[in-house]
Amino acid sequence: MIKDKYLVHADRMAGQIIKASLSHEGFLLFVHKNVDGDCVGAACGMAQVLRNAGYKAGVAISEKLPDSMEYMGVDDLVFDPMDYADRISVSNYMPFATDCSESHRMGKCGRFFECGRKPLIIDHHASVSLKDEQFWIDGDASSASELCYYTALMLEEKTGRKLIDRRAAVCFLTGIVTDTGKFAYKNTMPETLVCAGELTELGARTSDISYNMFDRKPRNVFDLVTHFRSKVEFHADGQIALLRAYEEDFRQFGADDSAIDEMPSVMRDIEGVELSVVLRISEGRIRCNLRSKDHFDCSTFATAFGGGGHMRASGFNLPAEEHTIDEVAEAVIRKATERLR
Ligand SMILES: [Mn+2]
Repeated sequence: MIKDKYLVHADRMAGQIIKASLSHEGFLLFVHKNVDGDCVGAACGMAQVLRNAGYKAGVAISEKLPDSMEYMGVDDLVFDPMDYADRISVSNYMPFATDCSESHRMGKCGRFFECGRKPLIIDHHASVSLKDEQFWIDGDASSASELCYYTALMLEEKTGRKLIDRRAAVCFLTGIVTDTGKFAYKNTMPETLVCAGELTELGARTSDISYNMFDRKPRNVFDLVTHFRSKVEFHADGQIALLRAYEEDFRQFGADDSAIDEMPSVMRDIEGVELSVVLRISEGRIRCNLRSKDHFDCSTFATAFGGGGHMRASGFNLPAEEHTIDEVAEAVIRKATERLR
């Protein structure tokens, strides 16, 4: 049921991991900034598996993990490389990116990824087309976590050891549940469900993950989302739903910009809407998230603004000193309307 093509690549990646372990002190895993369940799940699950295989491994993350991820219990796998900058720059680690492949997507951690050694990469962002023995990038996969799970399975086969424990299973399933929208999106394939079943047998629970990653929210976030729902605008005969989330709104409710992470999909789900657009300020940048329902190619659209992502979900960032939310909104509405005609 698991596709042969996945197992072939997973086997190759497991081989590359073993090869890298012979000439490196350990593995340093990298994720994209504005972390989500998939990048954290893939990297932490993989770090746990690598530790179980007897290798040193850690996940470089320079931001605080959201409270919603507390149930993963991964604090001892994650560290901020900025705190160890001198020691890390001299150590001989193997860089290993999951759910992203380019240093400019990694925020402050990017410079540690650019350490002069060719990295290992496991990613499912179709906008990247890097090819190498050490890379596995497949835009058809549900999540980076699913690909990491296959790689871990093959590593078990090669080492003859049980490596995927309950914590690794929780991490991988978190990534799958997150990126498939609780198994509701089109990227949910038969093998995705097989993986999820196997990870459940290892002790991970979809109910815990769904609640923590999607449903739970503090009261102020609920109030903020209620406020923003009334601010959604419609353009192009209702095909575009767009939200301008100004900094003042977040201040008023004492919430940060991640409080509206659900809005892109909530707006996309409205009948007649093909494209949803959410604009907000995040760390001095205007952040734009795009989601489409059926045919609008979000990946190509975001690339034109210097971003990237998937066909149905993508995004880009622009410096807030050079642009305003309203300017970006007008540009996005104009270009998207042309494409939707
Ligand atoms: Mn992902």
